[in-house]
Amino acid sequence: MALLCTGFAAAGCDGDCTGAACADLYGSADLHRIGGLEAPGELLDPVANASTTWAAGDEFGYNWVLHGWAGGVTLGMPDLGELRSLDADVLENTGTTIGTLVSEEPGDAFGSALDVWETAQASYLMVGAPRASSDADHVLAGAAYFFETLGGGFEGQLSTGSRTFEVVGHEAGLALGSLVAGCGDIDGDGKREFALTAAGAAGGVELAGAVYVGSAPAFGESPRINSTGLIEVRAPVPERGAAYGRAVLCDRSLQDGGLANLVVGAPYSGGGRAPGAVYVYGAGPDFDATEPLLTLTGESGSYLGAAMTWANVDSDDWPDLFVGAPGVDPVLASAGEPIRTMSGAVHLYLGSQLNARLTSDISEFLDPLQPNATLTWEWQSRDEATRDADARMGFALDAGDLNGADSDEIVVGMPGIDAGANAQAGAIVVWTVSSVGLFGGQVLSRTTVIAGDQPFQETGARFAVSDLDADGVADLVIQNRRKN
Ligand SMILES: [Ca+2]
Ligand SMILES: [Ca+2]
Ligand SMILES: [Ca+2]
Ligand SMILES: [Ca+2]
Repeated sequence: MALLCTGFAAAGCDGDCTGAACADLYGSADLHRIGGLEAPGELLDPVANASTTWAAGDEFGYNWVLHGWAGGVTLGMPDLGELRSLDADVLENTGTTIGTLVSEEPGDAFGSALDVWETAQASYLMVGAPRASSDADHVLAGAAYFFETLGGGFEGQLSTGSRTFEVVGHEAGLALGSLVAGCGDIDGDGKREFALTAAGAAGGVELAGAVYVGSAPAFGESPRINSTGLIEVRAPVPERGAAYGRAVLCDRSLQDGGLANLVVGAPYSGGGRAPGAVYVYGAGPDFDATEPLLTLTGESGSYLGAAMTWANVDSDDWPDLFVGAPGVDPVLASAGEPIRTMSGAVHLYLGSQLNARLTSDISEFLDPLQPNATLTWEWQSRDEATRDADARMGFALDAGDLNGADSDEIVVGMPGIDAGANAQAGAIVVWTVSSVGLFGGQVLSRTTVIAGDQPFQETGARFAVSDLDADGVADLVIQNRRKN
């Protein structure tokens, strides 16, 4: 039995500290590229099965954002207000050529969000800094920086002064840049949009959240604009604390014509034990920032919309939407045996079904749209892990072809799952699509579980799916939290 250290005693504990108060001791992290995914394996260890590891110094903290690109990974480190770019060789050799991009404003949480925005003219690395304060009247209004050509990694020492464009929040507390996303062409003008979320107030409603959509013409002649120059998208009825914009997708099309649909998750929508919601906006002439065409809602307490990803699982013309619902309790939902079942789920909505709803007279459909399938998970092999009400499966999601067999794998994080007495060890479950039967039906089956076994390791909280070594097959890079 490990020594249980709590409260002030935690500071004096050795490696046996396992209580909730010990979390503060685990303030560092390492980056691991996980091997063995090309061949299905039931259980991998996130450290022992790493093909390479990058050990960060303790001063780097653990609150990172990972952005993979063809050849490496860029880390956002908002606690430091900087980015680190690592190429695949650095991951192999533990650290020589590292590019650094630092904020000139201390405490602005620069690096909280990363994505690439591709336009016809250029490619930009977008970086969120949601705690930026552009002046005394705009405290914590947030900002997003755009750096031309840096999306595929960078070398040397750079700063935010080298940005190409910059959007600053237009009101105090907005927290613009909580998330950033490169989009397709949403409105049909031939130019691709970007989306910036703001976790703060929306229309005066505290922590309601909002999304700001723009494209290159928004900047005009100026490299620096504020968010009133963008299209503001809010929930039809902004709710206090709804976290509208916690997850955003805007790069795939669910309607004829190939224009992109904006899809926004609001996991705390509905209040209390929140059902959560996902809003799907029309593309092209159907795009209306004030009114989504379709709203998906979860069961009470499921927090639908905490994370989202696309993957095409049925090989038709439509991308299929996976939505995390980390609060779902499959036991309560099914009234089954309350043992060895973890909290959280991932819902699959087939693109064909979404397309039918988006392009038909909505009055034909009286019932809320139900998922076509739901992924849940339980331990098969570890007796010590019984039911964990705080596993949070679906807290993080991504997809990519990890085994080189055409269709995408779905990568599901459950960072809160315990391993015996080790709280929040975390796990990642990888699902693949297989064809079964004479008629080519498709099923999703789990291939590999990457399970943490250390306290507060939080495997599955932060990861990236990207082809790091440019061999045409996606790789999985995960962050594991560790003790200082
Ligand atoms: Ca456009
Ligand atoms: Ca599909
Ligand atoms: Ca595959
Ligand atoms: Ca690869």
